Amino acid sequence: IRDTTILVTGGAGFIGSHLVEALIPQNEVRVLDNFSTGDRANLPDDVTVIEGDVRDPMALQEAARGVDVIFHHAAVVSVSRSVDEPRQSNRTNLDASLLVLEQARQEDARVVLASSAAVYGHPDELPVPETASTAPTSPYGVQKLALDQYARLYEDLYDLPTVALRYFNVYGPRQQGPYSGVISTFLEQAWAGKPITVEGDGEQSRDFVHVSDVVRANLRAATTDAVGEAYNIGTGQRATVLELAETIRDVTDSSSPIVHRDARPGDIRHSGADTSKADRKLGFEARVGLESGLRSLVSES
Ligand code: UD2
Repeated sequence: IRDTTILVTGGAGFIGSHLVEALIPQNEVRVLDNFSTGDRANLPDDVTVIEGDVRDPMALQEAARGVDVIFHHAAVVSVSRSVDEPRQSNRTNLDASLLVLEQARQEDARVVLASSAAVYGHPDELPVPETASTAPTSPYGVQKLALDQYARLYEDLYDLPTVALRYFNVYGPRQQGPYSGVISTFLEQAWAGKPITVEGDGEQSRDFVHVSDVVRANLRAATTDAVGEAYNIGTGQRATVLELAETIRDVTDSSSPIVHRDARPGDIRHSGADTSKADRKLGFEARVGLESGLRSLVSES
């Protein structure tokens, strides 16, 4: 993608900022972010920043004026916060997404939206294909599912080119904070020499995908003809949380003990992407395996 005017909502956040970095050399890039969890330090100097809230129609209208593509990454990422405050997270994760789609309709802009593996809830097949049943176990998952369905509907009803990317467990540089995911938590613990806290028996598994692969998937989504579709974005490989803990001890040279805590209530036991649709229709395949992704993360930090 080049010579294109682009809006990245949530562009100062973890995934959004990596995407901005990839887009900036060849495009005109704008970021809309309220900096509630995003950080200005994540952004290159030559990006136009609109400090504002994606829930605010005026801010969104200004940010989206004249754009060709919107990458919608603004969200409340915390699953537990969505459980505590379902209406609050709905306003950001769903109501605002609908505003983004409406604004895209006005501008005739393509929209690439951040969906999630959380749409599947407890998957009834492994690896899980996009056609599997969807039964989210959190308000966050319900919001992502609704966004993902709206994306399809906007293509159907209004011919708006949309692509929903169902991210599995994304990790990489700049992921931080209390809700940031197990890899950044374990790395912090290993570096600090503190115990690595495995919740439950650690035999639960996830498909961990590096943010550089997620960026590549977004770039594919920006130009594909296969719109109005949702795609799993993962590696197709699963690792257990215990394997992850051991690999992290290994790559950080840490002697942190591995300790067990109570399992998370309602935790998904196994999650792994069937990546064949993304491969076939989007021409996307992940390149970074877990161990090499962790090694590069450690050497860059
Ligand atoms: C969910 C979604 C993911 C993304 C994310 C956003 C699924 C399968 N995944 O991630 O796609 O949308 O939400 O936040 O729905 N754990 C420990 N110790 C810790 C921290 C976590 O053992 O200190 C375990 C945790 O119990 C879970 C696993 O690690 O079994 C992954 O937890 P997570 O919070 O990193 O991500 P997850 O799968 O809830």
